[in-house]
Amino acid sequence: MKTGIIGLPQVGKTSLFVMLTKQAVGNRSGGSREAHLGVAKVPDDRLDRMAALYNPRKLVHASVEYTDVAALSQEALKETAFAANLRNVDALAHVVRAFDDPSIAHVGGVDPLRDIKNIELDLIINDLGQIEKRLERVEKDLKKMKTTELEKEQELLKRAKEHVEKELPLREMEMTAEDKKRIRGFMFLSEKPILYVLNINESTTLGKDLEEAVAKYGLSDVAARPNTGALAVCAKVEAELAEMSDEDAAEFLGSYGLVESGLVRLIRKTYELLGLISFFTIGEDECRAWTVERGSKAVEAAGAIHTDLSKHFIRAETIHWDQLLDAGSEAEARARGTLRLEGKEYIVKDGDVLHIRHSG
Ligand SMILES: Nc1nc2c(ncn2[C@@H]2O[C@H](COP(=O)(O)OP(=O)(O)OP(=O)(O)O)[C@@H](O)[C@H]2O)c(=O)[nH]1
Ligand SMILES: [Mg+2]
Repeated sequence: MKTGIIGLPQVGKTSLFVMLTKQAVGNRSGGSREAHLGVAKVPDDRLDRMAALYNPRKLVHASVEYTDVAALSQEALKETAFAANLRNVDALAHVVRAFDDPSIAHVGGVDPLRDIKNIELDLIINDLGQIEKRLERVEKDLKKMKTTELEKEQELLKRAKEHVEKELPLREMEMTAEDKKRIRGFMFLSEKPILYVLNINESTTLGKDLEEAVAKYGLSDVAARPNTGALAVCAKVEAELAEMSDEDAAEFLGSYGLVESGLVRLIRKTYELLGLISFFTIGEDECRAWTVERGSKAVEAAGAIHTDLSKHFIRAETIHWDQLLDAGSEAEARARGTLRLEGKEYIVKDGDVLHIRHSG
């Protein structure tokens, strides 16, 4: 899974990238638009607690890739490399300035809704251009040879055009599952699920401020739209956290009245937005978290581990993570009946521990 970090100039995009990936970045020299690429470990307390029980040789968290691009604008989007970096992501994280700092320039005063509308419009205008290009090509191809697929594509593109001409993003267009697949192939920017990340001021009441920020800046309605989410972070505090040991970080968070870091909340929101869940494979060799779409069947989860496992799937020994911790061992869980056998069609739940029995 890959997320693109976008936003206006100097809003904290790179600060957020550093907090997520804990990766040092140099300055982009001379207006270079080269993207920073990095991987964030998905923090998961459930996995950590099971690992403490099993003491595995290897502990593997799920991971999310992030790309930090230069500030977004109509001009930037005209550059092929810049646009390409954004087209191939699964979701967008739009960093929105909500901190006041007179020393850091911004287009006018702090106004998250205005900034959101402006960036949204940039995405929509870019998509309109792409849609028109595609439509022209499809029309040409249709003159050469009529196929049902091309006709369906044309119909979808026409509908998409009408939609964006109303200045609405494609992520809010109603589509059949089939059309959704089709439109994904075009990699339109306003079609991608989006998470608005309000970057707010540091304060002594940060816990409360973070919780209230979405409503305070009038983002509640925006956040409730299809394929959209919003949350607040304080990049400044997170940057400090990123450099601390886990213990120090917990104490530091506590001093602000916080339980979780922005990193944990942001990744969780991204999972929610994309409809993703985690399941685990647990053993003395390796304890590992895997990511699948909500609603996946056991056989599909097996396929996420290895295609052979889905091909030769027999049964999945299944237990929810907290039941396993509670029992203290698989043997005890089996005796209690909390460890059970599920078939191919079983719908995997967030936090399930699976052991795939296979014939391969
Ligand atoms: N006061 C304050 N300053 C911040 C905060 N977050 C980022 N900054 C500062 O804002 C400036 C820009 O931060 P970056 O993370 O580089 O922003 P950016 O969006 O990547 O900027 P560009 O890539 O140049 O568009 C830096 O000087 C940061 O220290 C914040 O929460 N509060
Ligand atoms: Mg930057």
